[in-house]
Amino acid sequence: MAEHFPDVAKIEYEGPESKNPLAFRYYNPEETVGGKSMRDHLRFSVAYWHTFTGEGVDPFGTGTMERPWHELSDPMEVARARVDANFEMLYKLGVPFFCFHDRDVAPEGQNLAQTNRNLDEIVQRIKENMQGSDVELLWGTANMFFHPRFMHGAATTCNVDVFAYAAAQVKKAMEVTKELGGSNYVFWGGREGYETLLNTDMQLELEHLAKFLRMAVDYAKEIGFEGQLLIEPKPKEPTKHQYDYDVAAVLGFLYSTGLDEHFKINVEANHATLAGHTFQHELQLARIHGKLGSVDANQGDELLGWDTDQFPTNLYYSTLAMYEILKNGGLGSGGLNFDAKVRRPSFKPEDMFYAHIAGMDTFAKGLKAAYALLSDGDLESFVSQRYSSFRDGIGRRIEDGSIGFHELEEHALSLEDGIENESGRQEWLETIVNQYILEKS
Ligand code: XUL
Ligand code: CO
Repeated sequence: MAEHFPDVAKIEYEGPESKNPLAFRYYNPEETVGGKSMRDHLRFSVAYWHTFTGEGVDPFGTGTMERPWHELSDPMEVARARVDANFEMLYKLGVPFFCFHDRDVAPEGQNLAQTNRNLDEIVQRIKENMQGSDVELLWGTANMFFHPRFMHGAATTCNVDVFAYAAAQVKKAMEVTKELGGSNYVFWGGREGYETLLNTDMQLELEHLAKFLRMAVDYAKEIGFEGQLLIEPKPKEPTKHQYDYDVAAVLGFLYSTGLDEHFKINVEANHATLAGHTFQHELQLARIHGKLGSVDANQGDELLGWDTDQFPTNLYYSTLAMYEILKNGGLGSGGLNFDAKVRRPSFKPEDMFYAHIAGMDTFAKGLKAAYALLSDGDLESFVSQRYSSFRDGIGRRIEDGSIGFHELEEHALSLEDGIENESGRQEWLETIVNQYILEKS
């Protein structure tokens, strides 16, 4: 098979002193951290849509990317070349997983039946490529936001034909995910939201979303798909308001519809910041509910209010993210999916490798800093001490649920002016985190 990236050899770990742009400085897949290899901790994944389908289009200009398949014109030929390029890249990066939307891998045909045939053909090619490799599918999903038919939404559309089309699309995408042994299936609410409440029956749309997801749960069961179902929150973009706004909104939706036992959450860094939260906040909220399923590892730009989907290079964020992931006991069947694209001027094929290397090194460093921070327990013991007044006396009784307002009032009256607080010591704690990133990773 012809090589798509002949100028890139297999990327090796060369250590922190290396000046080779096509080498890892910190990610060493075999190195163990707490008895587990970096490969198994981090479970990296390439996002097919950004890396193989993305062309660098933005609202002001056309694509800029230089890609080996551009010499081909037939859309199915292009699709085949992208599959092969995906596997070549995964091998060269040593990335064990990939993720895709149905429409990333195969073009739409004249009608749904033809579209499904296109998908089947490409899925066979993916399967063949997987057979001779260690690569696995982290998750599959359906793209129900690109085509104009989804202008009013998919599961939350006002048009029943579109609802049916979306159901057929998810049905097929689940079948394909199962066929490829996918570990998860993701629902990101592409256009599940609204532009204006003036034309929207929000109650009906949310009921439809719950019905749709219930049908998906039933269908997964029917075909024996045992992967984890995931919902990926995002507050806005493309619609003004997305129903799966953030982890809190998704949890509320899942608990109120009784769907909670079937779903976990795929937390994306840039979606967290768009919702006005830190990445760590969203990971932690999902974690404490036992719902942290997988991660879209990227970063936004603090000065821009949209989903820039940049490769993660911020060590502070990767450390705090890995801190949550380690506290979660790892990601289970989830992974760190680089839902990230190279910047429009980074148009050369090798930029895709530099970008993934940057993300992988950033998370490797974050893993080591977070592991040391967690095992030394500096933050844990501070936090535990901070709440120690709840461990005995009246505090213990609050925890036990054996006390009410009457006795608490009695306690408060007895205090007179005797309340003493301790410092929260934020700046000192930030110094500790910096120390771990700089010295212990
Ligand atoms: C969009 C986004 C999606 C999902 C999969 O912002 O993150 O690519 O990850 O549909
Ligand atoms: Co995403």
